[in-house]
Amino acid sequence: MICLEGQQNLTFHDLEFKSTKDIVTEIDKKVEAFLVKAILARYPDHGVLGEEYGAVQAKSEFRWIIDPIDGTTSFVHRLPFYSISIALEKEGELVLGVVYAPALGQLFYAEKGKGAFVGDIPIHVSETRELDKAVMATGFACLRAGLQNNNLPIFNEIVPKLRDIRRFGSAALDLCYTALGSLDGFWEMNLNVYDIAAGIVILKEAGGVVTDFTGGRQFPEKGIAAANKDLHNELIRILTEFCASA
Ligand code: 2AM
Ligand code: CA
Repeated sequence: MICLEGQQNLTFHDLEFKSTKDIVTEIDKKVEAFLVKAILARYPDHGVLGEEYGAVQAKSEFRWIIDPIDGTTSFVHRLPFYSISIALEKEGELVLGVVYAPALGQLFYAEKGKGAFVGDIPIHVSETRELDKAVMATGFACLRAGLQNNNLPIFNEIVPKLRDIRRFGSAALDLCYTALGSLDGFWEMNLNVYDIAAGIVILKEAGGVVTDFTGGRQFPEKGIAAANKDLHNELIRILTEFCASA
């Protein structure tokens, strides 16, 4: 409700610029404050990491990782491709993920070992095996951050090999659509943990594979690539070749 009404009533004056291209709205902050308050009311000893207000330190083994609006640019431009992303970590391991897209009416969630769902329907990654049958998504967080080493040459390398590409602007949703099998894969660089934490649990529980660009576990620091097992192998093959020759 905060997002749906907030998006309708948004004006230019409600925008705050974290940097030239990085926008935040009062709604991002309102949603995060609402969620942190609700979580700490129920679990007062838990830790929290949120995109807008940072960390609430705690000694607890549990830490909630929140992105109040993932896809703020879509949100500000009155597009429906934004989401609220909430993950729970236990002793450093992601065990729960919830991604809600209010404007699309879609609620994705997964608990480690218990499968992934949209609403009450179980979801699974696609069975597409070949790149030329695959539709994937990517994003350009690297460009907003002004990085020289960015996704453009990788994009040029991968896109001609695919059937098609989509760019929704919310990494959390990209991971969920890959989990749902609507997308066959996703890769991006320069993301933060709160962009992907919940989506990772959902993707893995839907049978997907997620790694960094080298096939290792250092995501999002070394990029993130997610897909079903076969297409993930294909993606990593291209990305490692590309990174070796770049
Ligand atoms: P945001 O909307 O919460 O900022 C789109 O490419 C994805 O990248 C979104 O998940 C977006 O999250 C994130 N993103 C965009 N620019 C970014 C930047 N400069 N640094 C980190 N993440 C970014
Ligand atoms: Ca985000």
